[in-house]
Amino acid sequence: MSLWRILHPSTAMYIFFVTLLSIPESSFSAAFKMFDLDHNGKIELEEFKKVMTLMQSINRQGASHRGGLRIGLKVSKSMEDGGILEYFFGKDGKRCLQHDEFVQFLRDLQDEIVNLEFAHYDHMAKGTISAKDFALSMVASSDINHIGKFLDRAEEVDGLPHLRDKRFSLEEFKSLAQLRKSLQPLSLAIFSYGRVNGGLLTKQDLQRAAHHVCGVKLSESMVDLIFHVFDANRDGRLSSEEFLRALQRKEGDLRQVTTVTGVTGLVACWLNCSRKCSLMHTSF
Ligand SMILES: [Ca+2]
Ligand SMILES: [Ca+2]
Repeated sequence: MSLWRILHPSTAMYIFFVTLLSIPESSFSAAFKMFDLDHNGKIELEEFKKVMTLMQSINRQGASHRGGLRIGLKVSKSMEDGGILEYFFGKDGKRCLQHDEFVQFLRDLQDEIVNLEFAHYDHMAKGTISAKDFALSMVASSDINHIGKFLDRAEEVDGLPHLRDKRFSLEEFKSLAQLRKSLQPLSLAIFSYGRVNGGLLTKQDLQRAAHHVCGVKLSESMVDLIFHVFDANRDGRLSSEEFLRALQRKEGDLRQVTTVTGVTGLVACWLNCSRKCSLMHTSF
């Protein structure tokens, strides 16, 4: 049974999970330290509850600051009604959460979300998705400020002879998620290519960078699809702006997601703080 089903999150828990999902893999250990309030190397039930409750209260404040506008996500339900506490701390709440267990949980959670996203597009349960659906999934994880143009491009895919009949597997779907997770090192690698190629990325450059930096093999069809949707000026290259718009999820101005962004901002702040603290103590 999937992790998602076991936990069966309520809306409030969902917000909490979205926050956990926004933590990059490189900061998993920092996140653990953030929960481990007494720094004894394990997370106790009470510590976990405190952090969850804090996130919940930040959400409530965020909602009232918007002048009573109804947001899409309700956060009034108790945070404690998900299965997550029992999952981690046992029925009696006496178990503790060790570092590796917590990190593995975050990994599983991120993996599980990618599976769920794929299943969403694979509505006939064929194990593969169409090129157009793959393009739409890419748009869903891109910079929402340009979504109109990207959606138009995705719509065109069914008319492209070299792409329209292609099917894409879960593995290919995951490889793109992997690129998003490694965006920072990938961008760095690409900026250094940029010095050579005037900052413009060819399809081969992208394949090479993905392979070297993330260990991900992008098929020709995948790269064609990425370029079709995100090469805005159709010069056959991706500028750094075009590249970032493709792989960096940006929420824009949507009211439904600002509450999530707020919590994400809080976590980012914590992570920054815990990084600074760890630098100060150099024991991280
Ligand atoms: Ca502790
Ligand atoms: Ca271009």
